[in-house]
Amino acid sequence: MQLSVVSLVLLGVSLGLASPSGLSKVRLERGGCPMFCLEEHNFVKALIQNFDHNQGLTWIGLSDMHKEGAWMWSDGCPKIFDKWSVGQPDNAGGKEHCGEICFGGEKNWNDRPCSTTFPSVCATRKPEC
Ligand SMILES: [Ca+2]
Repeated sequence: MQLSVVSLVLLGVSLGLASPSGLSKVRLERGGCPMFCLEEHNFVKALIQNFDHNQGLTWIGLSDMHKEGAWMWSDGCPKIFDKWSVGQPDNAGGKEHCGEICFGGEKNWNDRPCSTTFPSVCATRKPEC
């Protein structure tokens, strides 16, 4: 079975990112850390759907591998907003330390072992002008 890996890069999430409609921007920060919010969650889901109509499970750069339950983004910022699926995160088997999106019927978040291979969505900071 061939695994397809799609790498999506979101530019400028922390400094202003146009939504798919191009009508609004996400400009939420706390102490230099971007705050993932519902608008951004919905944007990421729409972005994934553009590349994968089945909206397959996708890593979102969220982990609690350093301290159970202390979820942090891959840039070291703490998780403020979350959109866990019902009953998640459940740390099933004590081995689920990475966060994915598009889980379950609502396509929200789930924790899963980090060793699983999925496409991923990454954010990068937009250089200041
Ligand atoms: Ca889980």
